[in-house]
Amino acid sequence: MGSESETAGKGLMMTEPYETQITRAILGSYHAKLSRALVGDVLVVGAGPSGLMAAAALAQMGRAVTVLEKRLSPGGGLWGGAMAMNEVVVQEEALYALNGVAVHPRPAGDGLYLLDAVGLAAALCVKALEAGAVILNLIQAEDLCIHDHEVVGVVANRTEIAGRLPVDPIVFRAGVVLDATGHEAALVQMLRRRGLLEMTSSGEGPMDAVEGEKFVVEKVAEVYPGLWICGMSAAAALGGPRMGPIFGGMLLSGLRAADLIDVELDVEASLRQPDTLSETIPAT
Ligand code: 48H
Repeated sequence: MGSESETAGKGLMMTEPYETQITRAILGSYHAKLSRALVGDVLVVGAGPSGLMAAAALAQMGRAVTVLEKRLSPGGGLWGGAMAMNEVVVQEEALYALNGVAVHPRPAGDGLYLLDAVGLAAALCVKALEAGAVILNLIQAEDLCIHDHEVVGVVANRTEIAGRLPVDPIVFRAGVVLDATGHEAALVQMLRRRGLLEMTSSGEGPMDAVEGEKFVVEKVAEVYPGLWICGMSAAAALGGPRMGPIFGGMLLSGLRAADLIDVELDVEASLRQPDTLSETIPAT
């Protein structure tokens, strides 16, 4: 394949080496993506099933969504299935969450369905990307940006740098930040460590699959102005039971977070609207 692009060097028009063209294409595209991701409506931290589901739904609603994932592979706890047997279970009541997600649930009896864990992780990534979310992997949230007692963004660094090398981070800003970091509840812990959030729970409870699945859906909440929790992060932050390798609750938790956050963003936008009535009617 011949090189098309040319650059001026030492007064001559030179053909740019093929390898340089490849690198330049990536640089331009990645930095445009990073720039787009820097400020948005919703910043989802953690690309597990709950975070990806929330990101896909919010992006479909027209919100500008960025997902930060500290690992190389988005998908969180999905890849390993159960004890590294890469199959997961979703209950019938949650199947609607998979509409438009390229997976093929197989009945396993008693209202349970089986899915290939790798297939589900990959399909959720595709769903979020196709809806318009930006997913940035290998970026770790290491702190929160808080102005006037409200979370307005996340302080982040390259995973291999965060906490290891003396390199300053960058900040991603958003109207809402969603802690979808799973068992770690990483953003909630950042607030707790500073004494900014008081919670009586001492972490997630022992396994109860039925109650755990209900808990992560019901307890989606804004736990501090600007900071929401969903998925296993809600169980870890608020002391809910764990549930093992059943994933319907994670999908529904992400969907519920998306619905509630969408409403919240509408409310915030309406509060920012100028009062048109008082502007058009002259004061007497
Ligand atoms: C960027 C981060 C950071 C950080 C963590 O663990 P996840 O899959 O989370 P959920 O809640 O979507 O799903 C939970 C499910 O996978 C699970 O663990 C279940 C059902 N357990 C039941 C049981 O009994 O054990 O994904 C969280 C993601 C991961 O990919 C992390 O790498 C990522 O968040 N993450 N990303 N910055 N500081 N901390």
